[in-house]
Amino acid sequence: MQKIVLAAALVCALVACSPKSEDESQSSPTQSTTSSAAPNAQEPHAREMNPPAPPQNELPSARIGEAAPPEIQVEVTEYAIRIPPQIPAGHQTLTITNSGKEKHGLVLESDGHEYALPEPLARGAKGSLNVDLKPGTYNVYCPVPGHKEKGMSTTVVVK
Ligand SMILES: [Cu+2]
Repeated sequence: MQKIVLAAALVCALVACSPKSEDESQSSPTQSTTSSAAPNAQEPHAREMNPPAPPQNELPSARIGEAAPPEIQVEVTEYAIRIPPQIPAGHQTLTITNSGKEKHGLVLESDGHEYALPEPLARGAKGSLNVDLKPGTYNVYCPVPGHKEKGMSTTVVVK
């Protein structure tokens, strides 16, 4: 029993001690969209990137401002999209939470570049979207029919 614990701690030390930022900068292989459906499909060493309970929930959203957060929180509900008005250019991970009752999706579109959740999120569900944003203005909307017209449409400035 103790040996197992020891071994686990050792593995942990070996795997987790490398600076995480380094790791993340080189491990964003997806060009377009991913969903939470297959988190470890492309990443043999993804275990440290997939903690069972992400601690981000407690981050005050006030921190999402001019700094470059590793994750950008987006909330979709009836009928609004809450997303920071400005997002740094480059590779970003959007974490989208459906806090409404209906299904909602998310699309970011600019100049023919489009990123979209592969399918709408059910009530209470979360999804993530890896994007590589170019400087400019992106239209952000919910693709569920009728929702855009009801207010699920906004713009985000990428700098
Ligand atoms: Cu919607």
